[in-house]
Amino acid sequence: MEPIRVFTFAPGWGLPTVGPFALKLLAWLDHHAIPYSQQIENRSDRGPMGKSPWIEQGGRRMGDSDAIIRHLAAQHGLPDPMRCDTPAQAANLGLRIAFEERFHQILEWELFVHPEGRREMRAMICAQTPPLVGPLIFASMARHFRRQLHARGIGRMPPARIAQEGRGLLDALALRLTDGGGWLDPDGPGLTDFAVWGQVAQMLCWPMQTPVADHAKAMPKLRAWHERMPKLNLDHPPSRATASP
Ligand SMILES: N[C@@H](CCC(=O)N[C@@H](CS)C(=O)NCC(=O)O)C(=O)O
Repeated sequence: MEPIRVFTFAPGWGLPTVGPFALKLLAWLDHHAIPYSQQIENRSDRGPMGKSPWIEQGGRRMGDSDAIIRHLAAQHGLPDPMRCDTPAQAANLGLRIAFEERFHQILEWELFVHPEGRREMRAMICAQTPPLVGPLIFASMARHFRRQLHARGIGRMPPARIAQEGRGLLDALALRLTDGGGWLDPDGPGLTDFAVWGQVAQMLCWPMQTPVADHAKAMPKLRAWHERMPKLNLDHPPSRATASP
């Protein structure tokens, strides 16, 4: 089988990447012991869909974490992880969409609009880019995300309402997590665990104080689930790569 190269944002906050959808993909690959090499590429516009992550395999490039996972599952003879034939699978589909669509916007808001998030992101981007260029890249990214969040509607909401919604989604998630272990997926950690975890892991790990992340850090059930999450395979240190044109 052709080797798989997974293009992700750089590691950060003790995580192998700061990209939520890439975290999901790496966790799923590791869980199924599918070998890959992680390539660091901070420019999502170099991917086939202009979004991070993406893969390259045998000259073929593919974007969108769900499409990649479905494709690789078929390639490795695994059942379709997105199948939706039971009420439990339907509930998990709803949970994934709530976190990958709505919660993801709240995450972006805390990173690029909240002053504490902006400060940290600016420092992180400046540390990864040549001097003088970093502040310009950060300003351009922050403008891009502000516009996107405004267009989606969430950027027009008062900060207190955004925080309330984010906390509410985490509280709803906690109702699905049991105290004594257990997973969102009925047969052990699976796509729903990895997808939702990808969206909340940064908030649990980042150092800055933002309203929704502070709430997440104060939730023992959420922290315990995060600690139980299979450790990502860090045997293959990520290499910095330039994506194919
Ligand atoms: N549905 C896509 C979403 C990927 C996505 O939104 N990635 C974000 C990073 S976490 C991105 O590339 N954002 C850049 C942008 O929106 O311009 C997937 O599952 O891979």
